[in-house]
Amino acid sequence: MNKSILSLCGGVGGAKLAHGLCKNVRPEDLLIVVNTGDDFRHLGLHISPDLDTVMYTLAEVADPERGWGIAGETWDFMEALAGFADLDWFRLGDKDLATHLYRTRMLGQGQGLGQITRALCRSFGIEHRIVPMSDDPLRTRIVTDRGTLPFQDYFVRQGCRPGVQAIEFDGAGQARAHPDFAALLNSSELDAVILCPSNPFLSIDPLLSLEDVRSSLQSVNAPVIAVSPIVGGKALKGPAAKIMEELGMAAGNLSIAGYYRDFLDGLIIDAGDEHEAQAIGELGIKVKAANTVMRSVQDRIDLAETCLEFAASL
Ligand code: FO1
Repeated sequence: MNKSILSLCGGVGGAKLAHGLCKNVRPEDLLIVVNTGDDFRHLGLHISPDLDTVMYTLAEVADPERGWGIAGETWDFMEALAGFADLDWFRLGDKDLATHLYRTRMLGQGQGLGQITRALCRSFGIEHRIVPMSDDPLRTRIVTDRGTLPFQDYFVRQGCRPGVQAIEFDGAGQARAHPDFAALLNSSELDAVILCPSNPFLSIDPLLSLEDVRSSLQSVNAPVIAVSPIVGGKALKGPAAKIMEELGMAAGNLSIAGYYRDFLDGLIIDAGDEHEAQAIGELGIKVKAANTVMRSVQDRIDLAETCLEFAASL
């Protein structure tokens, strides 16, 4: 299929669909834009967790159980570090460390995150294009009942336990969309925008908070579709459903549709949630029910194919 497809994604769930898209779409016809709101400086290193999750997944080296990091990883560095101080709450595997070290070094030499990502992808043999949502810093902060926390403090150190009251994107006013992202979003060649089944608040909102992205999605001629990250009222992974309830929304596909309704043309929901289709349709959003639980690589390929066909039908 020769199409210009723009895919927006966060970490684990998004990476799986991005992998399926790569199996269906030629490298020159797909741009995968990844959330960098989770990025942070840790142990002197610049960590870009979602970029790495997408990169490792596409390179087929991601750890299948955790979803993040590299399969068959060793943890000698972390174990040695834990002997000195309580610094092992964010686990960096020995192989994964090389990625962070290289990225940090290149940033220090003045290269942009996009340029470094391209070099890393080349080393991992990835032909498809992955870009960070921005070369500029934008950091997600979570306002909780235990205070305002940097993203990884909330997510990993505190295991998403604090109650979420609001989410902030530090730097959103200054950060510009990556040039390839902005160019494709405003191109007449664009055939479809696919929002992967990522957390709308933590993974997709940072992209939408970049200048002109939301308004471009509202005015774009190409269909904009999303795959809901909610199945049976629960998130397959991560705190999406918990956050929805904490923010006063019902944890369901209708809330996802309502959240994106200002730009969304179609929503793919899980086949088991088909009873929600009518209510979503009443928002003026087309619905497709399909298997959205990606247990195997074939599931990723099938869901990607469904996305492409659904978008083409709108
Ligand atoms: N997630 C965890 O739950 N615990 C960790 O120790 C952890 C380490 C880690 C290291 C590198 C990396 O690329 C990702 C890592 N993640 C870890 C995942 C990450 O925190 C989140 O999944 C994302 O930021 C949310 O998409």
